[in-house]
Amino acid sequence: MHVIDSHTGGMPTRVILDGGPNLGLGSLDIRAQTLADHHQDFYKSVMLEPRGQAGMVGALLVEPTNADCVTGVIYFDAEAVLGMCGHGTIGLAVTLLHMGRISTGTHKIETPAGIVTVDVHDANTVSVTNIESHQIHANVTVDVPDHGTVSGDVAYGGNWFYIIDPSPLAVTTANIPALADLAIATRDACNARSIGGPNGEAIDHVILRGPDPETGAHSRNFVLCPDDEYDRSPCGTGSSAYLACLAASNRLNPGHEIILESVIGSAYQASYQPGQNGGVIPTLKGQAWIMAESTLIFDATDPFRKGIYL
Ligand code: PYC
Repeated sequence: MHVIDSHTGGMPTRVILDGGPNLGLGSLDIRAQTLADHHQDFYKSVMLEPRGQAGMVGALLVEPTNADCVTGVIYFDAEAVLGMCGHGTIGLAVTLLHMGRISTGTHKIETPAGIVTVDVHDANTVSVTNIESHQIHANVTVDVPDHGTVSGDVAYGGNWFYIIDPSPLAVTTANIPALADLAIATRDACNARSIGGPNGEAIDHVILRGPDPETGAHSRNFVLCPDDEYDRSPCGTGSSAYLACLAASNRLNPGHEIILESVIGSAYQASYQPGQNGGVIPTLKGQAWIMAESTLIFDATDPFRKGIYL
């Protein structure tokens, strides 16, 4: 299995070029469901240690259904198949450029959540224009066992988010373990109370936002991903969901650019245009770097060839 690894603002993406499961030629939504239902061994084996690394997101290249798209892609982490991934799309665009499969300029990419556009500015810098993103509910209060009551917005940006703004804990690297504990307990409390999307979609990511007094950025976030790891990047789908909340509460005008940071300080330039269905069309500009081109080997005698399940 040939892969190319990159990182976007510190968050790893592994693009799988060949050797993945055959998911057929249905819609990407259906192929993503097939991956989730029948190929857990595949995605865990490429994401989990010792072959993968904490937080890593996989990007399985598939045939697009739309001929205008340069590729189709299905994203996943060690725990779940994702609807979309912003940092992964920046990493994917940089990878396709590195491979000579695309040039700088504008290209479309098909994901299970819909078609997104990448503007590839140079070898490392990409703007992603995401699918229309929405705030679903504002100020939803949840009792979180052992943590007290929190209040947050439910929003969609290609994945499902519960966004706590402001975070009751400072969004600092020293607080990462405490932020993760609170975010995991909040996600579990939301899902136990069926707080999520309008069609029963579960919350798969939790965002805790705080100010960044040092750099003058709009805000800094801690994002919990389905594998219980935190996003080292500012999270493209999470930033999209947050832009939808800022727009819905009249805290940000269309076209106004802000800097959204991750808990480790990596940054996206973020803005939106109004969507056709009452939401926002977010654009996120960030940078990725290629780290490795590798062949993954799955030796039948390797007791950990499927990854380390704890
Ligand atoms: O950038 O959208 C994103 C993302 C989702 C999960 C990890 N990163």
